[in-house]
Amino acid sequence: MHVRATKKGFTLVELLVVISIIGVLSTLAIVAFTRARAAAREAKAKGDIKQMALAVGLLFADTGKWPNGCPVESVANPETYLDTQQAGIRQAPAVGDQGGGCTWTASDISGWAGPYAKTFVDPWGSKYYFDPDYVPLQNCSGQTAGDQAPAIVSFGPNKAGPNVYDCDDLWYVMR
Ligand SMILES: [Ca+2]
Ligand SMILES: [Ca+2]
Repeated sequence: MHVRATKKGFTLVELLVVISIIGVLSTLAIVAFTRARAAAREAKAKGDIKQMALAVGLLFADTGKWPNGCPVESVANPETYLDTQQAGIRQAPAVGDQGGGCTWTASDISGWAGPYAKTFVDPWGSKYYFDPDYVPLQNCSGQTAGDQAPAIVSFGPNKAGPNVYDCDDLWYVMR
């Protein structure tokens, strides 16, 4: 009668193989998770920026001004974070000279019917920014910079800004 030896437990080598497989799998899982999270944040920022573009559109339909008090036809500096009162998206702006030939007048403000947006901070913790003369793909090696235009900008994952524009920015050109 043959008695077959039953194997009990794992050998050391088997354990080491299992441990290293678990290590590789968890590294892959972390990489996949990190990528998924980065993609989700980017998608969120793009959605927010589109909402903000609609908000800016409503602002100039109601007041005839950009978020910095500039007339629609002659947008110029100043640049501004979109959550400030004088941006006019969150709160009605106060009457005042914004500089650069841009002024909020009582007549502009009488048409204000906001708030026009709810989300002012991007997924990386920076506030959305309005730059009247943004240059897309500036400081972006290997890519041709776009034309200067009014834009809503997220400083992107590296949070560098304002005016430290680079390749990881997200933006929406308003014209
Ligand atoms: Ca600028
Ligand atoms: Ca950036």
